[in-house]
Amino acid sequence: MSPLLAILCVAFHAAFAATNSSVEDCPKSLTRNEYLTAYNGICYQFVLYRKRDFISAREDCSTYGGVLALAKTRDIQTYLQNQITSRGVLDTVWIGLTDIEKENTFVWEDGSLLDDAASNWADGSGPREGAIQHRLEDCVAMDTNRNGIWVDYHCQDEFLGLLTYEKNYVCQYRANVRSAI
Ligand SMILES: [Ca+2]
Repeated sequence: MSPLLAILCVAFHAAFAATNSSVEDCPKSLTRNEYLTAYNGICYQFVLYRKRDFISAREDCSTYGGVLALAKTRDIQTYLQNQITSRGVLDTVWIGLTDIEKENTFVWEDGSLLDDAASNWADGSGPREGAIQHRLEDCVAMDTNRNGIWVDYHCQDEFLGLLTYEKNYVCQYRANVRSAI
């Protein structure tokens, strides 16, 4: 087999495996219902039926080994936006992006740095001058009422719950990619 053909075969198999993911491949512990989808080898759990602050949402996703959604590409951002709005939610929804550790350094929940080229900030959100926003607006939600643009908010309820920052959220889990052979 020529090297080019070999590469094409690998690419075909990768594409096949990626698009062939189904909720059947999602972790067994996840409830199969209208809020669970699979897309390109990732299972998404759209938690649109309850609201939590970011820290509690993150803990909830980790219960079954997941993380808040890593909306790293335009393709995934569009997918999440469409899935959420098709379920009738036009609101801010937590994704897995914060600058909790270091102000203005936004990091995905898998530890990777935000690629600025793929960012989707609303005006007035995201990295900005001065450190005054640290610990005030460190957690990111996509606003499905504004085509999914990102807004940063307080991460946790404060003052014994008098100020609440509870939102719907999306968890993601790795699907068991089926053999492409
Ligand atoms: Ca911040």
